[in-house]
Amino acid sequence: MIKRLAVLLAVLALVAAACGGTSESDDETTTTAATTDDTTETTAAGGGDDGDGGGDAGQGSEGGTLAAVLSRGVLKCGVSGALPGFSETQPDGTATGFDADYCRAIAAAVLGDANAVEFRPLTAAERFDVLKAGEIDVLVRNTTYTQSRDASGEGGVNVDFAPTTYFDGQQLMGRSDRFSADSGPADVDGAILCTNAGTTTEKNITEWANIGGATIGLETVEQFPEALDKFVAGQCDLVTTDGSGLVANKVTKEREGAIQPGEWVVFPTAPISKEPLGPAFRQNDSEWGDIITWVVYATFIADEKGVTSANIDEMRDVDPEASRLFGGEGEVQTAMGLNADAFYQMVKQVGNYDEIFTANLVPLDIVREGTLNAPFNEGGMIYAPPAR
Ligand SMILES: N[C@@H](CCC(=O)N[C@@H](CS)C(=O)NCC(=O)O)C(=O)O
Repeated sequence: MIKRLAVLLAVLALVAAACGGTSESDDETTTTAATTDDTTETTAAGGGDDGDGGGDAGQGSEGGTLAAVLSRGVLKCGVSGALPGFSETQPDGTATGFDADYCRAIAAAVLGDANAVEFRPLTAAERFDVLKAGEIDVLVRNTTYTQSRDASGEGGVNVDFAPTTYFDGQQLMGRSDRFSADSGPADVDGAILCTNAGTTTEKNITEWANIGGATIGLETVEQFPEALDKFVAGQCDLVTTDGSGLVANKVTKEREGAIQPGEWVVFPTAPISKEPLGPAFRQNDSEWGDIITWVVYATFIADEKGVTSANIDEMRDVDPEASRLFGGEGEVQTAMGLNADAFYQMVKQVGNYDEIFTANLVPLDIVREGTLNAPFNEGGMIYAPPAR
């Protein structure tokens, strides 16, 4: 117990130093499972549970988010803003990327206008507090669905999740003159690793190193780009986060000419964790949760049927399920508080799952084929229940 406490203090000291911007304290520290993620997430528990759904609906209260969004006419969507391919803030404040397009899909379904989105860039550490305080309507920020984030009791983060939109897994990235695709804990022993705070990443790497018998120094910063800067500057030997984020950053740097192709390597080939990423919303708001859930499913079903933004006018009645989903006879959208044509607008204005994936991730060499993000009938996990 005393040893655990001592190690915890050492880790916290290192984290504090890292957040303060100094890298002088890069002395080796044996990591433990205790990280800032716990602290950040649990202190906020109950932050959004102060209302009864009346009054300023959706502003820090449980329930009523749909009414709040409809009366405001704009969806407030929390994103990263600093992650190529998923959400990158543009000079005009808008965001591009896979997650940003899911914000647009929700706005198109709920408000009939994919552009009616106010993007709110958030760090990993602050994202759940901001959601629970009612400052955003939904969080679409490469966020991993975990049991503790779902849990509503003591120690739980107390949010709810929509279906996974991207099945990811954590990896590490280093220079290829020192590491390879087959590198494992033994190769990482003694290395300094950098990542951003308030993430599953910190916990996974600690466990992986402990199990593999490696001693690592873990340095956490506020945003992942800072970790990458430190890696470039040689202040960390490795960076670690969701594999998609590593590949996206590596390919972006290669395209910019900042590094040579193959100069950095992502490993190990089999990720060290499961990172199912998807939208999160406030607990106890079933009406809103159902909408976010079915926005995701509708992008899957449109993909399954080959209904795209380009062909939806010809394909909307391709079969009875498509007819229902896009607003025809037997539709269920009005029973969810939406317009009958909500998902027609969504696909027409934003696209189906494959279009969103292809537009944002394929350019960064992230593909669906052979991965969990392939359709269920091609060996993947992208599957929706029936629309009826
Ligand atoms: N999926 C993990 C990690 C999320 C995360 O913060 N990922 C990094 C790297 S992919 C990121 O979003 N970086 C952009 C930023 O820091 O704004 C979680 O939910 O805790």
